[in-house]
Amino acid sequence: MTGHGVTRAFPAGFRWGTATAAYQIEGSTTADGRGPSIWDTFTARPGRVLDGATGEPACDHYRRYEQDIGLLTELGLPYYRFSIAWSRIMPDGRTIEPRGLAFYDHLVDTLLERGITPMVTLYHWDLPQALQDEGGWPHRDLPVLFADYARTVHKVLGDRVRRWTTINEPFCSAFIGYGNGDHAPGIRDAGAALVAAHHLLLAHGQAAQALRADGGDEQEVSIVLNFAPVLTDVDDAAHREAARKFDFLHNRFFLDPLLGRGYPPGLLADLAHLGTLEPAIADGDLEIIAQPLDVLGVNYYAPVRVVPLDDPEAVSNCPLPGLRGMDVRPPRGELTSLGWEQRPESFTELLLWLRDHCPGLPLVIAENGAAFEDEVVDGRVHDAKRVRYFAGHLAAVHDAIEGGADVRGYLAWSLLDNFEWAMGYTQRFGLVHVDFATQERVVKDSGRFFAEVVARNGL
Ligand code: GBH
Repeated sequence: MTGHGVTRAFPAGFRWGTATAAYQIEGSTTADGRGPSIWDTFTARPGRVLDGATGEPACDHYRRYEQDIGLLTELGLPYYRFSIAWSRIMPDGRTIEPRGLAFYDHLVDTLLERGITPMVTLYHWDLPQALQDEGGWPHRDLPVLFADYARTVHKVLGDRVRRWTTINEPFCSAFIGYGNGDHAPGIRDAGAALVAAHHLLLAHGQAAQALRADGGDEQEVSIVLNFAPVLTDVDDAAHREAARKFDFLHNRFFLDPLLGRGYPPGLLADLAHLGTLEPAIADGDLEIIAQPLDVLGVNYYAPVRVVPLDDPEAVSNCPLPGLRGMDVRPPRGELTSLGWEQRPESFTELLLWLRDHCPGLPLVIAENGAAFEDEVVDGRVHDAKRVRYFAGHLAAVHDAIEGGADVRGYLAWSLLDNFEWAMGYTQRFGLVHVDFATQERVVKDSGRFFAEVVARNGL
């Protein structure tokens, strides 16, 4: 389809939409029997989240979901990726709460009535606190419990929802939640973080088996990974080794086992001094993790720059578990309000690398977007920087498609300004502005820009 003025057309049937996550938008954290999640506990601890912000009221989406779906209709966005709060479905991690299921049941029906295709993420970081009390993701029981939860949700929604993502960004849950402690549950234990990562991958595999067993071949099963393409200034052996260490820990730790290749041997060697990962890998685990993926969800925000240290044993300034002999360098150019570098070329390079690294695996961009400071002026938000970010990154995706990357869709992060985790409400990623005091929504210029791209199926 080449509409008027389109110079870069996307493939026919390209999936356009936006993404959100339950804890970031829903609010109503005690409604209808919902149990506490690790984010309720974490946000209640002084000093963990900026300004003492919590998941209340967020975007009050639990009560305003019809209005928010109305925004999708208004902007003409045909796909919508949202996550389900495990602690609404199972307040204690095990016992079913029908009122929680009913909310998502209505949400799905409302989307379908408007012709919007739901894409469900089962886990976007909000573990039921009761399961953290039993040890959380470093505990070996978690994958089985997660598969039970997946089966429960699928039983209710599986007749209408075809597109399933098991886990969003296991890197973040494991390494930020249990490694550097900046996210819930706020634990700083590198060894535990590695075991958590393995269990998250195992949970994905067991949930994928459960979804397929119950849903047959019609289910599309995916996982969403966050990728950090690695840059160095110099192309010599020491810099390449620094880049390899970061890439293995951040990217291939999660990708390679999913592809049936196990953990890269170099990664196991890099982490041997912590002594926790290999003992956690039981017979058969790697086969379970390697369930065939129908698509891979790719989240891209920014690249990372690294430099080798003279002492290969020196602890890194980047607090990823076990990382040694290299430092992360400051980002360059005009940064987003989170201080992230804007480099669309890295997005293209990543997608072309995936084309080669996992041939035959379709990709969906499950998140991409940027935080900037926005202002409502006369009922408008002129967020020119975000428009430029999206224009540049959509062009980057298009370049990758022309280069042979099998990208099937693009979901902007995010529909709404929302609770940005440890940064509270200070960082805005929305296509739609939210005034958290009044809950008023205002479509930003970037929202209109994205709607035009979607309408034309091109830039
Ligand atoms: C996504 O994660 C989340 O899925 C989404 O919920 C969130 O709102 C959105 O991004 C915006 O933040 O630890 O060295 O890799 C993004 C993953 C992880 C990217 C932390 C930046 C910081 C540097 N982010 N990472 S490092």
